Amino acid sequence: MCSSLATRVAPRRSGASGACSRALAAAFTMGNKQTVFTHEQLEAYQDCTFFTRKEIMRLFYRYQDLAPQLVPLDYTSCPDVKVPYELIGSMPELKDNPFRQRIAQVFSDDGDGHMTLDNFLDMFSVMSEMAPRDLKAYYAFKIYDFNDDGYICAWDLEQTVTKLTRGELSAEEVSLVCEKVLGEADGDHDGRLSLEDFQNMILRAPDFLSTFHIRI
Ligand SMILES: [Ca+2]
Ligand SMILES: [Ca+2]
Repeated sequence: MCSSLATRVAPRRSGASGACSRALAAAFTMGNKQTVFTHEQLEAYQDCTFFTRKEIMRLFYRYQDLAPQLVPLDYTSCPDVKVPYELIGSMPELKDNPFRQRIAQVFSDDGDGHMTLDNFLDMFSVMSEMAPRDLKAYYAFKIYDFNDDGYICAWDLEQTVTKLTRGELSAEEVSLVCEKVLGEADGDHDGRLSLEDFQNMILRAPDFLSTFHIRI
């Protein structure tokens, strides 16, 4: 009753005819579509992100669409491809985000904002509504740590507050806000925020995570 194709695709399903026709239908659907990922690759992406298979495919096509001449439709042999920051940063989800360049830098392998597909999926995963607050806080900390020294110093904080308020505060007002934030959040009084200081601060000032939500 099962065709040899269906048996090959689903070798464990040797029982009811319903299972066979489902396997056959799946085989035909697969046959009609370009194979982008192997089964293992898709499983791995599901394990490493907060996305379903369908969302991963949708994001892949978004990525591919940014640079169709650069990004192949077959990823089964893990091509070494990066999409330039200029294209990533112009996506509707990012183009109005004052931190878009920092975000892309933090999620890119070399810190230059140019992204592999893995980087791209990671970024969207962390920024998705499914990502827990602690994970977002971890990446927000890295993004606000402009000089990558593992701390948010007064200068980092000034850049952050200026961007968060989209330039609507005067320099004086920014300084005041930063002083207040440092005064409240700098638990060990070393004049800068460690990741731990920052995590405590997020509890009181959740606005610091507000630019890290993207609906895909
Ligand atoms: Ca820093
Ligand atoms: Ca501190």
